[in-house]
Amino acid sequence: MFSKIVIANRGEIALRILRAAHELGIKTVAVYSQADSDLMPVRLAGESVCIGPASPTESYLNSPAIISVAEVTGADAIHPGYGFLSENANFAEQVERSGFTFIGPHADTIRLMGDKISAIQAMRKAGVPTVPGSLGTLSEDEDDKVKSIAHEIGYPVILKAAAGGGGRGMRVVADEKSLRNALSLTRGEAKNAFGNATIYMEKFLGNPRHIEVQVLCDTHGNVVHLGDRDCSMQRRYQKILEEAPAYGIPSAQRDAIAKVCTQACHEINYCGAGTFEFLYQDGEFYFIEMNTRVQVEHPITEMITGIDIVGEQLLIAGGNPLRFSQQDIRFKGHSIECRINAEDPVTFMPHPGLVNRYHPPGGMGIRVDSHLYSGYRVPPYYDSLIAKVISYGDDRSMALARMRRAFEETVIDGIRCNIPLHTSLLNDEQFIQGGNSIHYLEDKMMGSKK
Ligand code: MV4
Repeated sequence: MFSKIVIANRGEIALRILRAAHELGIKTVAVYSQADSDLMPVRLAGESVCIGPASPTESYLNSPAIISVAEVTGADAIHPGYGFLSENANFAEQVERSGFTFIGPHADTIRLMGDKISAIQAMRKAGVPTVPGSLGTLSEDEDDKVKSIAHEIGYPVILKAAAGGGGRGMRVVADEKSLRNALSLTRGEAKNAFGNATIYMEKFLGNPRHIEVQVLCDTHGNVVHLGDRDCSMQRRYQKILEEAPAYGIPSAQRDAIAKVCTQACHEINYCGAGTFEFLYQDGEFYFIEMNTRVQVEHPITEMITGIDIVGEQLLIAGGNPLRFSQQDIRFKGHSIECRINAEDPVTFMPHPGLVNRYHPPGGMGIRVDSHLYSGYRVPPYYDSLIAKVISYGDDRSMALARMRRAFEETVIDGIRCNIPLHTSLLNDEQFIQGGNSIHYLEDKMMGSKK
């Protein structure tokens, strides 16, 4: 097992990784930007090293600087967290070539999943259900062939950039007469945004839920799933609230899709923590992407399984076999995560600044993953996520009641945040019913003219 790791991230996830490492007796090195010298994980880490200016490209995306820190501090491994370098195959490769362990899947796996076309192909081959679609690249010189594929799939279709993901580089095409123009626009945008004009096509699903399956795989060929999560409550591709398990899925279907994911992991020799993303519509699952990192919403899965996913990432990367098999894993209760963002609750504009007073909620069934403290200044340069409030209860209704109660006692003074949005959602009749689609939150906000 390693004795020291570099945490190549910031904010709540850097603290989450630090906590898991310290519990396992692993020393920590925090890297931080000039804007982050007062960051909680910087204070708590065994060592901390400033790696550059506030700008992410010069700090948290600065791979040579981060690898140098591993060298000078004598660390064994690097944990990338989420965002930043976490799904950068070249970084994973550089880390390994420099003699350190990248805490995540092999670089080739990251690359396979980073190209959404190869990811879908690998999953189809492994028996994972995918969206009816082009089954590959839409070649630039074959627009007539593309037209016939679209006709076969049936409109509306959606064009997606192979190098995209998470909602970037997509375009819905309503009918044949808009196809040619949409192809050239989407290719141009893809080339511009990702330096890669490759696009593919899928049937557009009009009203799906976003359901994902968490897996853990060690380097010895052991694979388990940790069940599913519903991440449908989102605004502009940013998840706002997630829950586990996904509400109202028949248990045989839930087990079946999770089992398919574990089979796929065996097939592609997956290693580490990973997430299969599905759209779920009219009672069917359709794979869209795989995430090769730890996700923001991993705590809700930890709550219903009792498994420390970040701790397991460290153990797996250290070469340890999983200490449990699928039969050992019991799913119990229901968990909800509310993402607290430093943003104006009405305009959604980022609202960084000084947190005068901070009083997090607590008590039975409430967990808070946050790097905040009274007197902390939220810098303007990074993601606006400042806290995750996670509730747990025997069932969904108890998890909801505890979350409502948690916000009654929460104090975050000095900056604006989206707690009013959460309170409104937690009291919304149709949300309380459960099982709403990815459009529900935006539609509800439109209704209140937000
Ligand atoms: C889709 C879709 C409908 N049909 N694909 C957006 C994020 C990216 N991960 C995939 N996305 C979508 N792909 C087909 N064939 C609708 C979306 C989508 C979405 C998906 C998940 C969560 C939120 C979303 C919001 C808008 C659109």
